[in-house]
Amino acid sequence: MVMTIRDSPVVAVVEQIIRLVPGGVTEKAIRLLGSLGKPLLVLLVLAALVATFAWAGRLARRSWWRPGVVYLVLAAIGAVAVLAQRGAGPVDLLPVGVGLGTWAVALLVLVEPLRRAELVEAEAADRGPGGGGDLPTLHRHTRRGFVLRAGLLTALGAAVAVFGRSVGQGRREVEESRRLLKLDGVTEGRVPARARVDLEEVSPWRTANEDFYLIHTALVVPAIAPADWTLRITGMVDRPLEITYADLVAREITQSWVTLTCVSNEVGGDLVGNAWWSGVLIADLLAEAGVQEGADAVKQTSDDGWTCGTPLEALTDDRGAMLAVAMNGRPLPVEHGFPVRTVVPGLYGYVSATKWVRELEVTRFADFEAYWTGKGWGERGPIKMASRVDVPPSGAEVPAGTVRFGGVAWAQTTGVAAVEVAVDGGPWLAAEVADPGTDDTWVQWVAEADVEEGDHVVRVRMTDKEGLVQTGAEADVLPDGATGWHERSFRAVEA
Ligand SMILES: Nc1nc2c(c(=O)[nH]1)N[C@H]1C(S)=C(S)[C@@H](COP(=O)(O)O)O[C@H]1N2
Ligand SMILES: [Mo]
Repeated sequence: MVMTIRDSPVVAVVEQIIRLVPGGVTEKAIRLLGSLGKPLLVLLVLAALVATFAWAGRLARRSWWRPGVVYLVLAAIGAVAVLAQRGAGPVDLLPVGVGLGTWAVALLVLVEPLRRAELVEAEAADRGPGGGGDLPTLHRHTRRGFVLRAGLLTALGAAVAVFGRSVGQGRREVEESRRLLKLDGVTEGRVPARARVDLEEVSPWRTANEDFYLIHTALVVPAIAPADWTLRITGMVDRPLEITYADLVAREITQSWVTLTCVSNEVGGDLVGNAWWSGVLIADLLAEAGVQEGADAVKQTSDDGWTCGTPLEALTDDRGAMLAVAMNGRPLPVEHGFPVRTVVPGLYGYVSATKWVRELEVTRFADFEAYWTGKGWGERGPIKMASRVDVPPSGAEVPAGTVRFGGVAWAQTTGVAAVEVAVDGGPWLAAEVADPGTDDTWVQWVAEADVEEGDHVVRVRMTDKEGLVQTGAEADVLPDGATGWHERSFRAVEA
């Protein structure tokens, strides 16, 4: 509860059950129980847990490893369910780990004295009739001890729950204010008709907020109410500014499709996503502040202390760098930087896309080191052109004959002019490239080739609108982004 408002592992298990149960059964249950269905299932899972814990307690009479195995199995089920949730990451496993540790401690604390009493009893029985000393008194002590410890553990559990809720409170309140926000001038972006190719399995051109990749160094993401947010524009400016959220959203709202990309995206990776962003042009704000001669960078600072350095030029030229307040027509999700983040077409996230942004300091690259550039990553971070095969999916079997390939390609701010595929190292074949009507996003592509039965490899490359062909030379993501052609293996089988 402290870390995230995601539902508990118990709810995750319930959702996994709902997913695994055949559709017909779920439908009947919904008709029968309505909205009571899910809470009922939660109760059922909790009851099953209580029964399993009682059983584990009994097993602990004979050995510690038996209940240990029971606990590990329970934790594994929880972990699998948690990871199956949309957008789950390793951090979401923490509650399961804490739970496992808590169970183990509770078991030891509760069962230890009972085991000791049983041992004494067994020894007494060995000594024969009358050798037991004062067994009734011993039993009373043990029982009292058990009740006392159980009571203490319960009280401790309740205290932690109350503490967790109060710490999570801030986040819940921010979620609530976010839910109620109405932003003038923010519209739902309509996907351009020609942005889509005719192949279902290609990554959707618009990435839904829930499916958008997440990268941040903060373990607990900042929960900032719009009323508490301000942005300071400082450094080499004539008039330092401090802007409130109300000031910001009262300004003219610009909107555009921009594909964000992470520098850590491997060739063929999925740390890339496309959204409709709404916000205020940074160039206008910087002009208002009056940028001084000699500056070449803006050091951005997040509420969580994370920093990045952005070339000043990228924030003042006509590419449309913005302080975004909405993503796909909705106020930014908290994980994506609510209430305000930066979006700069053409630059990797680590040098530009500051979430929970609080300060823009106009400065010189020579005068500071940002979070990642201090760790060996490149200073400027322009996005390198890239292309990816989505279809056929990895290791797929397709009917031999004419096979359709599909995927995405991007070269933000320059634009994608052409995409080509080659099967088994053969000649490059032109793909059909969709036209989203902007150069700041990825494009979808489809291609066809005749393929015989057997194992094959398809690779893809793109050419940008300046005529530059994507290099096949492989480079690692460190220090400034991966290069190389993406390949997919597949098998063609008898049609
Ligand atoms: N405050 C903050 N902003 C940040 C980061 C971060 O760690 N902290 N990571 C950056 C990186 S490396 C990327 S790729 C993008 C990812 O944005 P997203 O999580 O909304 O997809 O956010 C950028 N903004
Ligand atoms: Mo990134």
